[in-house]
Amino acid sequence: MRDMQDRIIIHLDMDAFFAAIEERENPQFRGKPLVVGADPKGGKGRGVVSTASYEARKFGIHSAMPISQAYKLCPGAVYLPPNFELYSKISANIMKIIHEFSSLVEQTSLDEAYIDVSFTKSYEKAKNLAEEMRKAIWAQEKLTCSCGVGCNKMIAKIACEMAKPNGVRVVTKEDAEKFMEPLDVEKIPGIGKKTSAILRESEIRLVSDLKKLSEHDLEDLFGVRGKEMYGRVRGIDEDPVVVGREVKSIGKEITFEKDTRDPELLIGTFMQLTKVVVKEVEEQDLYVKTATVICRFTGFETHTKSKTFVKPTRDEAVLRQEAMKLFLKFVLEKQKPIRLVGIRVTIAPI
Ligand code: TTP
Ligand code: MG
Repeated sequence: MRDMQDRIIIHLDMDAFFAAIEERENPQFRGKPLVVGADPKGGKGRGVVSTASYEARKFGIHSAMPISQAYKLCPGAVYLPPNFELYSKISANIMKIIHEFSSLVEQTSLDEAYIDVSFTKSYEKAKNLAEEMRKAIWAQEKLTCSCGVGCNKMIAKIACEMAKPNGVRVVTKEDAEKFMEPLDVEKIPGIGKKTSAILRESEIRLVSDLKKLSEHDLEDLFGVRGKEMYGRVRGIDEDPVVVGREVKSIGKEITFEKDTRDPELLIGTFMQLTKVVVKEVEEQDLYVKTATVICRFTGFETHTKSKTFVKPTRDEAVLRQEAMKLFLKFVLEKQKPIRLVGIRVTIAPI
């Protein structure tokens, strides 16, 4: 199998992004274990960890862990609520710095981007460029990040993970295939928990195990995805860096302290969430294609309802009204107490 023409890609990802910003803003917390997320309320809090500083990670705390569990692991950590407005402002500053080095930038989340630097034509020059970017981000924002340099997005991303925190790792095209072999199959984009569980049943855990399957086997097992997998297992990933793919959706959700049917609390919270999301849409100069309302009831039963706008909109009144209609349908249809409410909007392509 042949890879696309030679490319060199950098994957840049900020280190402990939300936590690092909080440390920067509050120097008195520097060096202490710090957790950004829901209020732990002395161990009784609901909700999850957004992120933990590397100091807090030593206690086993990580993103998406229930905040109550984090509190058990380290009650002495500093716990802070997220300040999304600040983080998205800093994210925009960082993306601007990156754009000064290359215009071929694909932002994939608030704190990460792929940069196509094929124009450097050498891994050494690409590495220097990555170091320059890291220096510029440090100089202007006093935040550290890590970079992976590779022949495609998959290799660059995995290399970046290995370089963390505050490092750079280069994997050349020549080394890509060997680099993949000892890794867990879940490192391959497109292989999540479900697929890896299927593979584990056949004793396939590492990329080197998966390599024993033929292209035909993989296609039989996973269809078109299997064909792609065959390449990825061999260090090949053709996914291009797509400029301007940055924002696909914006969402917010809240888990209640206690499952509730209190109409004031439910509607008040939902309106508040909608307001935050609509504000972000406006600030980022976007248009909404679909609005989805999420409701989780007692017993973790989660449902969604969506509305697609024939003509994408950013009209606050329209968005609020449509979202509220969906939400009220939920409240009226099901009599069960509600544990979590959320709203997510997908952005119309420009
Ligand atoms: P990540 O880049 O995954 O994590 P990180 O920057 O905190 O740490 P590192 O990259 O050094 O491992 O996510 C970026 C930010 O996104 C993170 O600071 C907080 C937020 N986030 C959540 O809110 N919930 C999550 O489950 C994850 C993974 C991230
Ligand atoms: Mg990060």
